[in-house]
Amino acid sequence: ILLAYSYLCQGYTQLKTRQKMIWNETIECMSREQLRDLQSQRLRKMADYVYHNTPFYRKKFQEMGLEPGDIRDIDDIVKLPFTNKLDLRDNYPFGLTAVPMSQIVRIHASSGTTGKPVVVLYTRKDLAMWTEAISRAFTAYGATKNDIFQVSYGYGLFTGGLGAHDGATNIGASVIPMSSGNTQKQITLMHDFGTSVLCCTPSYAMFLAETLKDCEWPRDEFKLRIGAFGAEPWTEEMRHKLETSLGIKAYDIYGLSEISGPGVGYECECQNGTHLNEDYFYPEILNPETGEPMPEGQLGELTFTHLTKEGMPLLRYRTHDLTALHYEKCACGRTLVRMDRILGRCDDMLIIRGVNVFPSQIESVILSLPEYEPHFLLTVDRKDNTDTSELQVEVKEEYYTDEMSTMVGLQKKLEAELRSVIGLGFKVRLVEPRAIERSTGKAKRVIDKRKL
Ligand code: DLL
Repeated sequence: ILLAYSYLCQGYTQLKTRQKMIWNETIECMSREQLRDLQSQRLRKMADYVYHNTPFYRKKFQEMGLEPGDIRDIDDIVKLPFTNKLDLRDNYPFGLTAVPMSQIVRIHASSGTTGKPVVVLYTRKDLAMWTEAISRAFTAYGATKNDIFQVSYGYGLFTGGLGAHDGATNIGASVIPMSSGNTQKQITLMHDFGTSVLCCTPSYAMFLAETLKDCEWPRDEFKLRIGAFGAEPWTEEMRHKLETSLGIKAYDIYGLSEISGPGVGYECECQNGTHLNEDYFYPEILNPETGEPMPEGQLGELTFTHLTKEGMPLLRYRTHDLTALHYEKCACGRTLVRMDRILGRCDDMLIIRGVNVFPSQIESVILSLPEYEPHFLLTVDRKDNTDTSELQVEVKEEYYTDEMSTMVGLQKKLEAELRSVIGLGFKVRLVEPRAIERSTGKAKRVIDKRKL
């Protein structure tokens, strides 16, 4: 009898611990059938909503001969039109809004190829939904109101800082709104304030880990125990390195501005895939070439449909992120689909130290200045787990000289312009005219040596 009682107690304790690590058990552990019903009901409503509130979608529906009533359940999603970054740019800045601007309470943006940013709009309800999504993530990592979060994602137009901030506040934790950079101060406050959860990109976490190793305080004076790392691709090897060097558990957090920001997906304690918040964002995996749905478990392009968004809903938004989905229930108890690590992107966007960079942005900066030829070669690498970039740029004949100080001046000028427009420090190496190999077909402008 005693043995049975002790087993019961053990089971009860395990259940309670598990429940503590699930923010919204009703949704996160809902049966797949119930979830499907919820998704179907929300998709029907969404088709009707966008048709009646966004001229962009009404036009698309009409062109396809589609009526909102044709969407009866979630399987009908394949009838809906795709959207992509270009649609957002073409409708810059507020053309895709489904509500009057008086209902928009937040505007975020991410950089893009044309120089015009991609704009994302949120109503109060959208912010609440996003905050709920991130609260689920942080709770899954085992964070509670007793934690102190250091949010070292950039605050501003980028969704990382404010997104993590709101999620941490919502679970009742204390938040240090650090933003990125200022590395020595990051370490000092981490020590003095007793930071227990660190939110930043994995590459910045690595930089912090190195700085921490050389700092004046021993590791046992730090309370750090959890890392919420994302915004750029990272590997299992990197996770291992971060976990051992920082002495923490490192969890993945996935998201993109267009869909809300961080918290579209998150890992649980099983670290066996990234759970997607499917009740808000319906995921599909498509063949990137044909747009046809791929069988479960196969690699393809991740595509999302907003099921509840009010401000700027997107239907079948092509993320260009390559991954696969798995639907069997997770050992943590969650039924939400699990996504593999993002393998990469099917377009040419690079992510360097967490910043999105398009080669055409570099070209546009180079061409805006008179001294350089439009010929460049970007080499991206990863040294000591931090991204490095060297940009070779040709100088025009009339500006090219053997005089060192003039050339250094030119180099600094271009570096400053790149930093101001793209928001990233490139190491520029100026080369003489015609030094960069010409191509007769597509020019190869990027050599990415990182092993991601
Ligand atoms: O990076 C949102 C975010 C902030 C996510 C903080 C996680 C943490 P964007 O700047 O719009 O938004 O970039 C989105 O970054 O399409 C992926 O290619 C990549 N990405 C984001 N999270 C991950 C991740 C934010 N965990 C783009 N793993 C996405 C791999 C990621 N890639």
